[in-house]
Amino acid sequence: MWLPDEALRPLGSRRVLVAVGPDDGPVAQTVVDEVAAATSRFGGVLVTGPVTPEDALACDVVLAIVGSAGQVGTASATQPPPAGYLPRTDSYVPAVQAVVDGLLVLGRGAPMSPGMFGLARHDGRTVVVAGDAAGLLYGLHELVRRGAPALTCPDDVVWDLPVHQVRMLDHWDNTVVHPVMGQVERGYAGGSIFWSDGRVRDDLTRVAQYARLLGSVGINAVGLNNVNVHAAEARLLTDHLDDVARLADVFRPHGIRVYLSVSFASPLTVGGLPTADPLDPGVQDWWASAVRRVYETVPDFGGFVVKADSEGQPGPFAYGRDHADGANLLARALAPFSGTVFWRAFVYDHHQDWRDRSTDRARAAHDHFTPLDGRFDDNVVLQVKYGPMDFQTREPVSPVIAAMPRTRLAVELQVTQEYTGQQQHAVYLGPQWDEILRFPLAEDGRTVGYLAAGLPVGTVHRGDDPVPPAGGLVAVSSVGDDEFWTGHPLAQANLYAFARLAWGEEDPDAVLDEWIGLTLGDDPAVRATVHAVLDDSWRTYERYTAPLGVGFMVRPGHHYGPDVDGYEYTPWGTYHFADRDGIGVDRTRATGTGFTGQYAAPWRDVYESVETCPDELLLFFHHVPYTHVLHSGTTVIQHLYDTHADGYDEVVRMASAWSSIEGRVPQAFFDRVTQRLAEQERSAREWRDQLRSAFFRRSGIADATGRTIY
Ligand code: GCV
Repeated sequence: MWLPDEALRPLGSRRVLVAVGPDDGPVAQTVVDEVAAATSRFGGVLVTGPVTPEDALACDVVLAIVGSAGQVGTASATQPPPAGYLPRTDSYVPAVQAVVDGLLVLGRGAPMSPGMFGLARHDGRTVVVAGDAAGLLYGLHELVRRGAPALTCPDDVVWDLPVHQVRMLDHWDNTVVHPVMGQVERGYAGGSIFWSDGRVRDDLTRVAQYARLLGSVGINAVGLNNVNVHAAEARLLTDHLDDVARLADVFRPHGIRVYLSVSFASPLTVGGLPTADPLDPGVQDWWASAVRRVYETVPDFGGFVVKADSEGQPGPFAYGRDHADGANLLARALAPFSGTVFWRAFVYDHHQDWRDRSTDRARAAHDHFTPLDGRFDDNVVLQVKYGPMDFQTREPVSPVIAAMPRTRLAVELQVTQEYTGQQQHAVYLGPQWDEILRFPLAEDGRTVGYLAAGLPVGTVHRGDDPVPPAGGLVAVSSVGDDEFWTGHPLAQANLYAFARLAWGEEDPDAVLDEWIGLTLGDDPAVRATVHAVLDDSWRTYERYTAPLGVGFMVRPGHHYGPDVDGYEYTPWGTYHFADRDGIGVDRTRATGTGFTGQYAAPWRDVYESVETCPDELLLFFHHVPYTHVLHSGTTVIQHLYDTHADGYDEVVRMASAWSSIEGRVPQAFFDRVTQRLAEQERSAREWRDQLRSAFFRRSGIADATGRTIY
């Protein structure tokens, strides 16, 4: 993973002052410990504790919590940044002059928001200032990412702060091995790093390493258990809080709060009450006292993640209540302790009759939740999957995201590669997430990233914006007890990229470049090769699997490998309706399910018409003949033939590129990637041949290129 010891060499070989002032909390201690470890390893010096300005001036690097220290100088900002508005990476020279010359203190009045830091180079000294310990930790790691140049470059200053206030990874870990789903649901990297035989592991060394890695890239929230809460896990809330506390203790020093997934039926199943009705006073009392006990054990507990009335999980519908009633029940129990409920919008009928062409699963979240806009308490965040279906390789952005202006919102991504190659295939998801976050939801140009952050992407407007407080960005984690953490070593890049995009970085290629450097070093051949393998890998995967926005042509249950009709006659609502004449789902208002009507302008019209619908989503919104001509100029069937053949050829090229760097990366890393690329090639060939053959047999139309069809 990223952050090998070597990454800290430039810092560790310097004289470094860490001035945390009166902050004796665990995060500040982590900064001190990181610098202490680095300086002792690489021959530098750590200076800490109360120091004079002279002490500070004798250092090459100064890391300071501003406004709490005092010991390193008394200068105040000559001109604090204008309240509420700061460009993210612009210089603010007067303040930095004060910081460096004075030495250091920006002034208590300066608006240093949580996690924010300034990184300045002035008069031969590198200075990191932050308003809180988390900001100092993030500034330290920005310094590490920049490496030696940050310690030698000309004068410069950068201000940075997280765009998303909550940057969360949800683990779908079961405490015991589930008979069907295994220990980690949709986990492709071995067992849970947290749990073993129903309890927290005795040895939490690996969790500590994980927490350090996450803290270094700004993750500040972790869900500890699967959103499908089975009987054993439901008791974490009541019987095993000591286990939760042990994990919280490991995450806390890295600025990360822990959350539990809870079962809505807990008052019944765990508490022995006759009901879990959210309006029942006994149920409300039960939750209030359960939550009180949690906070007695874990005072900085983050809150709950809830999957209710979804895929068999219990919820408020059983009592004739709606999801605002359900979410507010938990929110009110958490409110006295400043806890938050992340309430998932993934609610649909998974017992649909496939014969029923009028019901459309894509509509479900919008139908259920938009009537509730404005009814959720302030400490409820509605957690919405990025697409209306379910983490497919290609989906339109969910219309729910634009449709609930009075609700706090978090967008949910999937780092674990359920439908994107299961960490057998090299698929870098940064470009997919980038497209999602940049998607302009409506005519006012607001993007998904904007709404999830409460901020325009790339700016730091904190003024008079009417958007409710930010919900954050959430993703399902991909980590397990595998030697390489993520099964496929290159899948580590996705974990890294999620964190960096959640922080606010905007260029997935640059983020990938960072990950390569931090993980595999500076060898230009390695860098170029990993880029050659990963840069376009999401689109490559799309080419050989899911054509033009059709999803779910996967094997039912485990979701790996091709199966054109695997989900076609099932209750899951996941159909493509391919027959001998055409393919796709008519979701138009004119003749289909009306799903296009859930979008704001311009998308409701863009998607409604085959003329304007983007090619890559055509079959998500329209049922068309195989001979329909795409904007690209080719027919639907020829596109399918071409992309599946070309996608496979690209995988062959990826494998060949990788083979060229044997000996330049650690052998075990090289071997694992090589082995996974071989499986990717086998699987892509299977996808190619099954889909090309299946659609030739259905349509009877020949591949114009004459390539083999079986
Ligand atoms: C945790 C999909 C997955 C399920 C997952 C569900 C969800 O349906 O296949 O394994 O359940 O999404 O996000 O809740």
